[in-house]
Amino acid sequence: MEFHVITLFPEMFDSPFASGIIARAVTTGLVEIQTHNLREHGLGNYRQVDDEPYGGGSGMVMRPEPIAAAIDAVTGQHPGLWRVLLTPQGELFNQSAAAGLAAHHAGLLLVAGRYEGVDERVRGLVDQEISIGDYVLSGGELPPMVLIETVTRLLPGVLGNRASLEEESFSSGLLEYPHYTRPEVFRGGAVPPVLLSGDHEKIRRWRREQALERTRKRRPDLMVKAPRG
Ligand code: 4FV
Repeated sequence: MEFHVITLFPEMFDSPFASGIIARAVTTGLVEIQTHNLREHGLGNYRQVDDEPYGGGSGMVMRPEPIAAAIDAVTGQHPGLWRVLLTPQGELFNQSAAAGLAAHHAGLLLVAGRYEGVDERVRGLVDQEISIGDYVLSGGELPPMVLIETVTRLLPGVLGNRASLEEESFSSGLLEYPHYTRPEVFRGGAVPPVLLSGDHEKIRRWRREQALERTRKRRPDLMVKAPRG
């Protein structure tokens, strides 16, 4: 899968993907991550990409022309990319949204914002707007990184055993059950005996019950959506 990112800080994408699952996915060719510097599409001698907001107010707004030129340049080279603007006004990102993005085999074009945000007319140049959460970052580079990490894990061949994908939080619509490993007793805290029983059906039932109880307590909002049984 191809990930293309339009950003004013392409160097920020070097280190996050230099190790771990994503690095291996890149090395094995399952994933390709390309950054495109928006500054190259800036206006005039100073390659301007932002300007003052009409109607006044603090901060600067990203101009539509450089972003439009960058999107045209990338989609011209890589037709069929699904174009996503990362913005606090977008639909809230979650595991099922990630699964939806993973289905766009032609690849994703991710637009990273900066300053106070982008000119409203940029919204018409993309297919989807996504927010990674109800908080405001100073820079828009982390959101595309979150998307790339989350989507890459869902791609065939990236994770050793895909079984863990089925079990993990949110893929079943619930929070994950508690995990334990050695030692059996730690500072007086003992591993639940059921996990030492070897009775896999009993262990499966216990984990299901724990996931339900934990979700009820911590994220009742998820219970509404969670599949029964
Ligand atoms: C953001 C979010 C986010 C807003 C102004 C970057 C910042 C600056 N993007 N989900 N939350 N972006 O806070 O996606 O342009």
